[in-house]
Amino acid sequence: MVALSMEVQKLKNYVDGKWMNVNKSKAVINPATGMEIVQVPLSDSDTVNAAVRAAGKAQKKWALVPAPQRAEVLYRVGYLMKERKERLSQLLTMENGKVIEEARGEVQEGIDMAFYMAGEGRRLFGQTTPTELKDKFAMSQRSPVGIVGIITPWNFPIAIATWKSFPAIVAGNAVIWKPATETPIMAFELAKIFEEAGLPDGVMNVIFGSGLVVGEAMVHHDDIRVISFTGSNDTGRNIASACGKQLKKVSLEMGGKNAVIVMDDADLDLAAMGILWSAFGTSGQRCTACSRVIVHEKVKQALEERLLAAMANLSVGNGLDESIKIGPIINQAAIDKIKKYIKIGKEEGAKLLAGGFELTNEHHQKGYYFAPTLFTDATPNMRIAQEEIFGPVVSIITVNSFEEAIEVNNGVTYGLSSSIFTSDVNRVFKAQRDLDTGIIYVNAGTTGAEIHLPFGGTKGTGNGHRDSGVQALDVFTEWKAIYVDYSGKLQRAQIDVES
Ligand code: UN1
Repeated sequence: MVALSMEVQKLKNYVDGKWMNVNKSKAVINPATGMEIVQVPLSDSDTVNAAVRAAGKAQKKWALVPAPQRAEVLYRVGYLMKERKERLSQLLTMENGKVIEEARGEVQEGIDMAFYMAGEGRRLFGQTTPTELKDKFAMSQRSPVGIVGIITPWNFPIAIATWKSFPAIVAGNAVIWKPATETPIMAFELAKIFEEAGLPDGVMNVIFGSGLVVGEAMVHHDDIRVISFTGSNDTGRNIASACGKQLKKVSLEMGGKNAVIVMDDADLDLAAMGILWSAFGTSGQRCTACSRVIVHEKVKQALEERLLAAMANLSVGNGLDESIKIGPIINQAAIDKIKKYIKIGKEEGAKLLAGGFELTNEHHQKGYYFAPTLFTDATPNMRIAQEEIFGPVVSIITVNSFEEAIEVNNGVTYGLSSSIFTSDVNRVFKAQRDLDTGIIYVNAGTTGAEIHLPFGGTKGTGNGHRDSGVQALDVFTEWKAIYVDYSGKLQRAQIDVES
């Protein structure tokens, strides 16, 4: 296990290639034990201003470094992450609570993103296009936007940061990054890796602090031309309206109410496993977590039996213990929110089949734990079937047809991920056309996106942009259209065209 020094370490900001102390700080708690693990700085807006000045200077030079050389730094970042995978994973489990196997998976997602985006350094494809006129050449190419701000959540503290920062860096931008204060260790470790990998000073700046101070300052700074945010719906909407007024580009990813559809021709054992993994993995604290099961009435009972049997084997506890399947919830406020929805679900008339309570016995020490919870007989418009709970709570809704299943799936304000279990190939193709989410799985649960595909959703999940995949470059670049006239004479577009 990674040894954290006995004395609680105070993390530092990383600005312009220097490690900077801040006067104010607060405790970061390991959600599995309730114990303080580090102190996270609470920075002010002056730090943001200083970082933006440094980033501005650094970006001008960075943009002139040929992209394959920019990519070299990302390759080194990837190899350093790989070397430190176990250390990073254990620290991730300590600060976030996710079980060690999932922590290793998340770090791997970051490593994959490093190598994938490093490869983009030799692509960053533009286009050539015919022109209307003779002896003229037209092309479009990506250019960096300048300084970009990224604001990342606690539930995937390293993977989501890589989805945003690596494409920004390879495209020639400088980054100001505000990680969540609940999980600052991954950001601190990644900043050290950037430094060791030889990223020039000022290209990546990590500022710890609250959304209301550091986040606000970033969103309102004139020189930060893009904000890429993953987090809560309310915060995302506030950021969007502030950015809208400033004509600042903003990319938002704000959660989901993801469903697994189980049709009457599905492999029910497989479906139960898929539901279990996507609903209770990461204790349900994923944007992509399954929180609704839409089941055909003919197989409802058989599915419930399988789910209950499998749920009985889920061990809940400290995720550093390899035998534990479900880790803690991030903090007491999150537990309270989950408890509120259990009460709402009962009042709405859904039937509680399993769980529904906080786990507080001695074995669970002072951490924050909640029992995996299954409601059934939920109806599509209940609040537990509409609102994001962000915990290990799933509600079963019964339908009578494929068409009804699609309608129920689409009948929420979110649109991130959906899944269907069926053995009918026609239903597979209809489902991929008709499900209205940004991510669709067939015969697999709602989680498990890979980094080289676009990640994001429709409707209330976001605002049309995508993280990861080559599409992420659209957030961090501007398109330039370039016309080269080699005719040696004035050729007027639309006018001097031979008919
Ligand atoms: C998130 O919950 O915001 O697809 C990210 C998945 C992971 C990423 C989740 N690869 O579940």
